[in-house]
Amino acid sequence: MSHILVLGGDGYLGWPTAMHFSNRGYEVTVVDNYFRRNACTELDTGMLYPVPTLIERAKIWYEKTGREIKVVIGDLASPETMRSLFDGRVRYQWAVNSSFSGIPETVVHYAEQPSAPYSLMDYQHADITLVNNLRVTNNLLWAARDYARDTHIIKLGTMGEYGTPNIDIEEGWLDVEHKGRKDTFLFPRQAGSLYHTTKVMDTDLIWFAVRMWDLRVTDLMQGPVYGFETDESMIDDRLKTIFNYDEIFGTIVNRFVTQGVVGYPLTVYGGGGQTRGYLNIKDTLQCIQKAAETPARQSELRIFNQIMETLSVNDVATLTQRVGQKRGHDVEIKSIANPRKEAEEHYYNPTYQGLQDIGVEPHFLTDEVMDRLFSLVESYRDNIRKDVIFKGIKWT
Ligand code: USQ
Repeated sequence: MSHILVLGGDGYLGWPTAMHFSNRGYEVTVVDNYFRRNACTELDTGMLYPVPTLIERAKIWYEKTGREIKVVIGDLASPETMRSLFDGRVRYQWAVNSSFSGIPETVVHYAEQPSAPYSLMDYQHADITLVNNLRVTNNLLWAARDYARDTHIIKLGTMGEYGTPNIDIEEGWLDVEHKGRKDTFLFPRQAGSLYHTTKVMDTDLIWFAVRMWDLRVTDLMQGPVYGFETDESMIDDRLKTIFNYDEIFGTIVNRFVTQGVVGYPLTVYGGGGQTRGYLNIKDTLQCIQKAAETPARQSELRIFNQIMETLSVNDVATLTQRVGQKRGHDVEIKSIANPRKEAEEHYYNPTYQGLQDIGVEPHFLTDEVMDRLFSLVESYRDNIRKDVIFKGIKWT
């Protein structure tokens, strides 16, 4: 049975990923230090519904499915914690069978501070983001170098690494012809936040490690994700992933639906022409699975753009309004001064064929999908706190 290690297994994507692979017969280990939960408590972000601890969720999963997800609570920024996952000294905080599962065939690396606004709140939060994200990646690369050169690392990057250049965005690489000579380089990266910049730095670290130590890595340039329902979360309500709608950890679609449900005018930042590539959380799981099933070759850094469609902020707002109104909500769209520094009108034409070529079937943000999101969020309406929706963290 193939063993998969999910770093950051308590997060918005980590927990659904763990269940997804467990359900398909993989042996799964999750590792997390509860960074996200603690940050939500520290910053008082509010949550749509409470989420059981990682250990409680693993137990519920086992009760409901008979499948084991081993849990390690630990900080991957510590090299010893990271290395223990490969050299057998690991201590599981919860497992049915606590013997070492062996060196993983696949590692999914989500263990990073994921919020752009968080990284720009102040020096302290910028520093946490830089130190955590780069150190975890570096620790993983060194552990792989020393113990697991054959292990396939699937790293979550972001479309935001590329920024919004005035040329088509390729999948990771760019062929350049210069003074009559040709070579292929990483596509130019110019991130718009410190969080996104850590992902650029991760890519550089990874590319170095691939060239130097012949590691095999897939780097996924993912756009903003929406939704929270997956096949596995439907098994038991308590298995649902964390859902944020606040300014710091909530992504735009999840935020707008929540705003629509409580009659808070949709917070379009500035002109609303900001265009990004989006995907449903169910498609994130498909992408990771297909990437795991068709691993990168030894010495290969394979890069995919992990999005299914592109939409502007105004597109998302209009769709939210249309569907929300049909459901009887009073949905107003309100442009507010942009707290971020970003292009509000720009060219955006990314390529994103690679994942579909390895078998991913895209889903889109249709009226039906939006309608379902509304119905899910409506059932937690009483938990929604208006005071956390917009605090106006300035980026400059
Ligand atoms: N936006 C609004 N109003 C809001 C919230 C966001 O107009 O209330 C705009 C933002 O200004 C931005 C766009 O919507 O232009 C997307 O913002 P977001 O908060 O949904 O996403 P972002 O900060 O870019 O970060 C999220 C995830 C991050 C991931 C990234 C993918 O938090 O982990 O890497 O999406 S990407 O955007 O492609 O870089």
